[in-house]
Order: sequence, then C-alpha cells, then structure tokens
Amino acid sequence: MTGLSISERAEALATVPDWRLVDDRDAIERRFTFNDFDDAFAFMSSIAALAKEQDHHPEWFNCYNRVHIVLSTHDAGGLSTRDICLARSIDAIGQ
Ligand code: HBI
Repeated sequence: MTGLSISERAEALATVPDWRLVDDRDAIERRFTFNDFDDAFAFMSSIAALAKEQDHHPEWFNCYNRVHIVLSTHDAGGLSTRDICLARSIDAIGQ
C-alpha cells in the first residue's frame, strides 16, 4: 500500500478479514450474495453513495443476486488506505 510500511500494510489488511488479495494485481476483492436482484442493487446503490462521499470508486460485477467488488487505487497504481476505508464502509452495510 502506497506510503505504508510492510507492517502497517498487514495491520490495515487485518481490519478487513473478509477481503482477499487479488492474485495478479495489487487489489482486494470480496464477493457478496443476496436473495435477489433488488437486494443486490440496493446494496450497490448504498455503495455508490459511499463512493461519492469518499471520492473513491469500486470496480464491480453484478449478476442477478451476486456482486463481486474489487478495490484498488488507480491514482497510486495499487492498494492504498482509501481502499481499506471503502472496504470497511462496505462491510458495515453488507452482510
Ligand atoms: N477510485 N478506485 C479509485 N481509484 C482512484 O484512484 C480514484 C477513484 N475515484 C476518484 C479518483 N481516483 C479521483 O481522485 C480522480 O483521480 C478521478
């Protein structure tokens, strides 16, 4: 994570245990499953509001009741504390 030591990075990642590191790039990901499309889309709408507030935006894929989210900081070329903050906010509204 840009600007963080290895131990600070590990500490930050430990605060989002439901997220895993993406294999082929410096990013984290999490998959969510909902009852139906309405619930998945409501979740995405809440995240859109968070993204606007934080000026930080997810990469995501939705198929019916599933939402796959990848977080990385394009400006930094990899993970940053902004991704951790957004992941924690998403966790707070997700399952
Ligand atoms: N979202 N994931 C992500 N990464 C960024 O670097 C980023 C962003 N949202 C807005 C943003 N950067 C702005 O600072 C501008 O660079 C668009």
